[in-house]
Amino acid sequence: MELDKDHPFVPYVRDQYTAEEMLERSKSFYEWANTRRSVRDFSDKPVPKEVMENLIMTGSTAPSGAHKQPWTFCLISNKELKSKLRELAEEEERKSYGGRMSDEWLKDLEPLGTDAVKEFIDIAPWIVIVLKRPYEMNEDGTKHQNYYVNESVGLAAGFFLMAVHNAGLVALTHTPSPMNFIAKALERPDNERPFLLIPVGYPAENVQVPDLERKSKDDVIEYYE
Ligand code: IYR
Repeated sequence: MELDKDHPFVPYVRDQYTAEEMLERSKSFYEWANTRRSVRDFSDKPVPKEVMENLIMTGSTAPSGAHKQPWTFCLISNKELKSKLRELAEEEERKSYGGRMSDEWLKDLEPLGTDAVKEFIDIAPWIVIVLKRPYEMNEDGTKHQNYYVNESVGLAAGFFLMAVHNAGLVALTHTPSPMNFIAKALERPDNERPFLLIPVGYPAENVQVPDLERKSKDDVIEYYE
């Protein structure tokens, strides 16, 4: 690779594992990841702000188009704001469940037991709003486009969810739709668009989750050897 003095490279050294260690690590990590579940019932037990900052900064380690990191995470614990977001989310969701979603879609949601009531927005100690940034504003007022924005922000959200799981906490990837009300309520600038609303906290006592199965290896992998 051509070295360029304006864009220095630094050495990067990874820990390496034996084949056995790698097998063991990949297996135990998969088994641990497979214990993650989306949870809709939260406890109001507080979670320290510094923990949340670490989880978000883990999300922000995700790869992104041209390393632009085209995301903003709003970290909300303010009760009045949460309650306003709940009210606005439920308003949209009542429209969605009451006619905007197709019968087929509603049928697909039946196993999850979802409805337009979004109590978790009030109850979870933290609401994280992940926003995508399709462009940045230059100082002269012109726009600078970001790249692969949905892919990048999706990855950041995935990394964040794994960090939540690692901390022993739970989350829900909630998508009240349309989401413009969130940008308005949070007074976000024009170059930020809400992507996901993620409550984070401890699960409610005796929480239950739908009895779902994940796709098998044969369902998700096509081999070309
Ligand atoms: N956004 C609605 C509906 C919903 C849609 C899908 I796709 C889900 O996997 C779950 C819910 C809601 O959050 O209730």
